[in-house]
Amino acid sequence: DARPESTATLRFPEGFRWGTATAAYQIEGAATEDGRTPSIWDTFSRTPGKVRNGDTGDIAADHYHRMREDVALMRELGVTDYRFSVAWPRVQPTGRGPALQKGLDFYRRLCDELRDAGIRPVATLYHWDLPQELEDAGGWPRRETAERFAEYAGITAGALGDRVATWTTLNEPWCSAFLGYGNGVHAPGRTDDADALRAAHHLNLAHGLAVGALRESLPAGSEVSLTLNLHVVRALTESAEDRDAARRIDAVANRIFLDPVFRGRLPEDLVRDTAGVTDWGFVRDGDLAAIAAPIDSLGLNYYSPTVVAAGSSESPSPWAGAERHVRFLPAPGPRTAMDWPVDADGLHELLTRMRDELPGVPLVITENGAAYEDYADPSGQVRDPERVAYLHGHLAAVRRAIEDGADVRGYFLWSLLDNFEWAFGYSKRFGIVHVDFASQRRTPKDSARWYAEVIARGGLPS
Ligand code: PNW
Repeated sequence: DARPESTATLRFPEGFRWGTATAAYQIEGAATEDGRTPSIWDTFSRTPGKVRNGDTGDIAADHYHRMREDVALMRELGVTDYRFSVAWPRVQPTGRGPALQKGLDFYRRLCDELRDAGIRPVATLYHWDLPQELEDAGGWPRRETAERFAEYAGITAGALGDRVATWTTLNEPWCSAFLGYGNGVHAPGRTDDADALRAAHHLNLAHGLAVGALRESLPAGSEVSLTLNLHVVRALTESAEDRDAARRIDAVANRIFLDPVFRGRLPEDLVRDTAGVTDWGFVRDGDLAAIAAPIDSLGLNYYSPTVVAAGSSESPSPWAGAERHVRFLPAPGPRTAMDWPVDADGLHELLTRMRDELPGVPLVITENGAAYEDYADPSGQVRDPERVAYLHGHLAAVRRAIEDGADVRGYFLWSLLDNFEWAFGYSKRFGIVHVDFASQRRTPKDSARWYAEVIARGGLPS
């Protein structure tokens, strides 16, 4: 070891997984190749006014054609794991029926390339690209979509189960339900609170049914997981009114997923709060038991906390009516290019809450990172000092949570590459590798070199 002994390291546990994360629609491009059909994000991004600058994922980072180069970049970084998503419309273009071999082949080649690089594949089955045909038939508010998802999960696991180590059913069902059907900022862009709540339930059901299908298709020892973007909700003051505002948001953002998945029940306060929106009659006998199928770990995506007080805010909102009782406040302190507050303590808070509420459930940070402007200096190096500071602070918070007893097994940095940032298009860059979208040239940023160093040391320079 050539490193000077005086350089102290805040070490992470032996076997800690160090990864990067991406999602199919955000990087692949090749939107019409090899039989892929439109997803709701193709339709949405082609609808004027929905995505900044009219950007689409038609080409994105062209990863579909540059997969080998991108895996080589990860090999250079030294990551142990790679989290990617499978595009449902590549595998099952209409959302129904037999699999399309060419679509599966791409992910087979990706897994083989990862294996040769010594990187463990972590596959997400749904990162927001619902086949448009299933949306036309009703989308996530409709029960059949959950059944179709379970079928797709079984088919995909049957084809890739020997290659993929960890399967994640859904990425951030909160975004799918409440940004997709509540405030309409994400695809399919619908705005109806009852539909958003129906979507949330059917996403939970999709998860539960898919866990069953995965267990049937996968070899023993495969890990099955779910990724949530739980909200770290802080009440502005300790007043009963402000605490009640925080309780409402906790119910409709967090416990709406946690309680069904881990306790097989709906939060009573959520059902009460939303009585004017729906009677939850779409929840059938047996649904909650199916949703509570045991999983092997919980994936958590964390970016920043939310501060609330009693009051009211605008509609349409992603809060299913809670906005009539809740005011959202800007958290103090520095912001990223998304205007999201930088608050690493929130990550510690989230992990210790899960330690207390879900004992025995291994935790994985499946996304954390930040969008910032980056600067090429005259030598061509891409400098992103704020991202390095953000990552350092958040990894230090993860380590603190581990010391405090949270069972955190790994960390996936969002994102490997600059990519299509949903409603913001290409205007926001989350990558530790810069992508020039005109030439598709990849240039690792300072943060990439910093992350490689962290992985090599097994921890943070103190
Ligand atoms: C997550 N919000 O998205 C996604 O999993 C990624 O695909 C995405 O690129 C990343 O975080 C950065 O945005 C979110 O408005 C998008 O609360 C929006 C929200 C949360 C998460």
